[in-house]
Amino acid sequence: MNDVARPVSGPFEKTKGWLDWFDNPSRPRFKLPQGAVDAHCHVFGPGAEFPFAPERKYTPCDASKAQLFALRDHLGFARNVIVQATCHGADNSAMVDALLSSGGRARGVATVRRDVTDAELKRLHQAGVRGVRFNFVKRLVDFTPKDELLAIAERIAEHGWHIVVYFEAQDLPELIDFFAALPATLVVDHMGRPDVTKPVDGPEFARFLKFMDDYENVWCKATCPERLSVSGPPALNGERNAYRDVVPFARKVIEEFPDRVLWGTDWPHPNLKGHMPDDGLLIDFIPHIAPAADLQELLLIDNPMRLYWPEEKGV
Ligand code: 0GY
Repeated sequence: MNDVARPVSGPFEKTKGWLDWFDNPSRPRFKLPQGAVDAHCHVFGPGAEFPFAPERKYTPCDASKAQLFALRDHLGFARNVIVQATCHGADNSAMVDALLSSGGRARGVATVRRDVTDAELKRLHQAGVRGVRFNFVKRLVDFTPKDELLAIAERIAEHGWHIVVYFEAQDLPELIDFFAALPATLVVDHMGRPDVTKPVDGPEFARFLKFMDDYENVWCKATCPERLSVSGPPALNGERNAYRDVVPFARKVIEEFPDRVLWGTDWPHPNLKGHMPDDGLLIDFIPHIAPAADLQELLLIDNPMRLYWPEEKGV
């Protein structure tokens, strides 16, 4: 495990302690079904080519498209959905460059501002962007007024894009009315970040499940066990059943909404402290949350293909 914190200088002291991504991921024991999509991952920089945004709250390590595609092949994925991360602000150049280099095997989720031009939206669409991301996690972004987000939502709806939303579980109640007003499919990152020390059938997660139940246009990513887990990865004893405390949450959401869930690695795992996951081990988490082959097919192939490559036959 890489446990050396990246040296950080300048005004971005907050990033101190973020680990570099895992150098040498193990080969998963679980064989991904053919055509599986890693529906949540990022590229960072390289900073010398694609500078990070001045307003960023952390400075990541470089994580290039070549490294992402190598990981894709190592783990056995066929495709990626590359999500714009806050450290690149609304400059989507690194993500778009990765899409254009992917031979059609990557689609993207962008960040745009209200004043984005029609020509820019068209250019992003042609590159493979199919959604925008609204981030409400206070440690990651400055506040954006809701009327600005609504204006963006109205602009992108005409392209058939969806909206990825990232928020903390305790903030859902104040966001629900706003989410309900958005004229697009919504995809919630990381199951709305439940506190996994609370019961899976307790009021907090029930609120999230009810939200999904009430709004048929709401999907979610059953992702980031490494981010949500308190019990953490297994000790280095060869055991591969990691992040057990997250399993009941992910399993419940997948079983209740099998045709509205996605899964992704979240590579290169920005802002993690304490440990950096072995991405091979993350793949072995999948059969614990989606034990049946039909659930795995929906989670890893049918659902992401429907959202990101709907034009492909049989989707
Ligand atoms: C994630 C999670 C995080 C970071 C970002 O855009 C981002 O910077 O999403 C986080 O720090 O929780 O999904 O990558």
